Amino acid sequence: MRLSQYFLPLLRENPSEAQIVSHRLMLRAGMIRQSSAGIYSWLPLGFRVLKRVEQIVREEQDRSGAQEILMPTIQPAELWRESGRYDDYGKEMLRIKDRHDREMLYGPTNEEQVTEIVGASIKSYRDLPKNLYHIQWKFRDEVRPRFGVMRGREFLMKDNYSFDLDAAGAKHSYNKMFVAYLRTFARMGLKAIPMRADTGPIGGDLSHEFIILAETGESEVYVDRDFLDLNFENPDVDYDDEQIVQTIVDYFTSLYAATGEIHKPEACPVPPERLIATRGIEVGQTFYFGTKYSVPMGAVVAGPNGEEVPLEMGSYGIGVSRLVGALIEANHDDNGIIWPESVAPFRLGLINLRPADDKCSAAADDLYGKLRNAGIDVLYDDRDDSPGAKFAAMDLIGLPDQLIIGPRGLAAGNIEWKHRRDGARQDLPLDTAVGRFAA
Ligand code: 5CA
Repeated sequence: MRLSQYFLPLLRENPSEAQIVSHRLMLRAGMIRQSSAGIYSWLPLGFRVLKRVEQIVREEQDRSGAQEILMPTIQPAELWRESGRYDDYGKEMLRIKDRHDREMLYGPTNEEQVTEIVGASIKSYRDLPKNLYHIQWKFRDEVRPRFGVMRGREFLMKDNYSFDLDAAGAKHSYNKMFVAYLRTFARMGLKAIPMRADTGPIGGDLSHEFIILAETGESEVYVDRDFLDLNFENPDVDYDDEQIVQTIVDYFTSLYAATGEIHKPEACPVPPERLIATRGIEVGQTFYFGTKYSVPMGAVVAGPNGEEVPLEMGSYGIGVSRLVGALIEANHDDNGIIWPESVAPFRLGLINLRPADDKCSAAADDLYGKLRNAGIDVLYDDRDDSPGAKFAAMDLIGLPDQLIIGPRGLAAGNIEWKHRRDGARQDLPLDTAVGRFAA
């Protein structure tokens, strides 16, 4: 993509409404634009990152055996009356009436909707287990939307729902998601610590929040210092092997980590000198709630002896749009964002320092064409702007590597290669540049 043609509305000044660095940088880098409180449009650069995050989430869901569906954003109130949550949900739920005066709502989550689908479609224990997920916009009329996409009112969530015949099966489904979450976040270069958590309006008695430690996070957390030394790089696992999956869950639950809601100082097993009390960003949460929805909604299957068995369920959420903000909180410096390669909007930035110089432009155009032919995503700064402005813009948007073409290097057959994360620069022979970055 040529920057001269790209829709990238960068801001020079720090926007006054942004209190945390990720919000500030998302606005400055032209990734999002606020529509109303907690509701955003995603502009080209931001949307690319959102899609990449979504794709990693999708691949790890698929790998674990979950199947993708797409449920609507608008749901009938009736469904929520069946589960008893219509009144409980209170003001956070956006309630709407259609032209026939029927009560509808913009879904804050989908337990009811999916229980209806599976309950109506699955009749026998032989069709279990099942795990369905979707990646869909949610609306929660949060009291205090803030920090940009971190606490939005409209936000993109991956939510999935497991259905099993019995509690043992449901526990394995829970464990599989636990492992899938570890893999998902590790692929984005994040250390998301699973912490015992409160279940809130979703219900149930087993729940973990996956939390990235960050001073700007909204959650208060307590973590055993040794947790940070665990190896978060999870190898590919055989999800059908209950023992292996359980072993990984045991490894990550053997050390103390709890959110402020359930942490009790007097009952904490970790001595104060080993306990980190800090804040974090919740990027995902898992719940096991048994038959909380299947019983009131009549979602039953015929068991092995023909008896009616209510479905055992769990639900699992990942904040896809929140992750974009969380990734920036974990990856930035004074000059801007530093994208991990796995989620970067473009793999490379190419800067032509002197568009007025014919040789420079010919070499830059040629390299741009070759990089694109090699299947590399490049953002090419071909604008007529000062070198300083170009460097600042490229650093701000945080692509992992920059290739810089200027007349002096070119005379020696070289371009400059700058690695964004550590700022290291080196000369690279022009004719080796494509080979260096081709997969
Ligand atoms: N039904 C369950 C699991 S599918 C559920 O809704 N869980 S949740 O409430 O914990 O939300 C799942 C994830 O969505 C959270 O971990 C968080 O990362 C993200 N999330 C929740 N509320 C917001 C919000 N207001 N803005 C951005 N992301 C949010």
